[in-house]
Amino acid sequence: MTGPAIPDKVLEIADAIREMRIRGAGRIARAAAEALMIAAEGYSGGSVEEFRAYMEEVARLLLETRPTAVSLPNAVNYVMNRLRGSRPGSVEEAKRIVVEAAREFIEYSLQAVRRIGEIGARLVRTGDVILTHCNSSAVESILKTAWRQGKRFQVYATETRPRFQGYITARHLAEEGIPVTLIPDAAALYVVERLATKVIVGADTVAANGAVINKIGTSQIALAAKMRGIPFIVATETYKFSPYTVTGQPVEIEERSPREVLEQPPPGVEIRNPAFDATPPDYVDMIVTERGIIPPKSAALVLWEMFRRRPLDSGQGIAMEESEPTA
Ligand code: RI2
Repeated sequence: MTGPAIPDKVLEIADAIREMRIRGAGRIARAAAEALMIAAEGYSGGSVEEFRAYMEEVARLLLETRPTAVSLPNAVNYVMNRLRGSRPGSVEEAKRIVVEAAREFIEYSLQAVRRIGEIGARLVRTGDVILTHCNSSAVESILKTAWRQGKRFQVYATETRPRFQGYITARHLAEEGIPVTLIPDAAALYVVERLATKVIVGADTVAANGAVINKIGTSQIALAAKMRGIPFIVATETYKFSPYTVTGQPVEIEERSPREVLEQPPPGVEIRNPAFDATPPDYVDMIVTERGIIPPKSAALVLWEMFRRRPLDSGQGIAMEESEPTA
């Protein structure tokens, strides 16, 4: 690199996303926006063009951390497109543009999670037994809001091997006073067949056809819910809808290190660690977003409304000409 060095704090955030110390599609998006803000604030000297090149490099660094959750490129593009589409007269003005866009995104994102809580809580009834998988802030928001409204229900949380994010869910719900039972992932069908009245999970990406990409194991729970005939509900902010899938670009499923599964596999044993799977839209009853509840087949309409897309020859595939969020 020829320009100024990327600040340590930004490198730390990128590293934390890669290593999953910062995780959860929404948090990753907010952390990326924050990293862009920190990078802009820490920049000194150079011309506006040099600043642009430097910010593009920071954007690339963040985009390369994890491949699946589209909230990451959507957040990065939300901020960067503001810079790309503006003609600032000075570096200071260019920095301000980045900082304002990043703040806007973070604020929108936090509000969206709260709003999903309010909307999704209407689907929760006293007496419900709700199964969830992995750890989703959007799902937690629904459950905590419903609980605070006085609804009384219980939750089953899967452990979510290999990173055990289900423990985070269980701890957070227990702190709120919500009765929560942790189960091994393999017990999900048992719980759906005998106990659960609904399933609520988060999302990392929603494709244009309404398929939901979420933590590995989600699709088998959806299959179980379909077999049993109980609602399978997805809670997600709209910036997890993927504009790339409109043009048929497949969602890349992250394959993480086998060492997360087993530190020392027996000789001759191969280990694979796909982190996500895709649940077909036919298995999804509804998607709770901050803009309301939609059937999965309406995902394309949400994308159409959100992104006025235009293929840009930016070397990054399709970029958004203008991306929401608008509150
Ligand atoms: P929120 C997580 O991915 C889980 O798959 C979770 O369902 C999804 O992000 C959405 O989480 P990971 O980062 O944005 O743990 O709702 O691999 O918090």
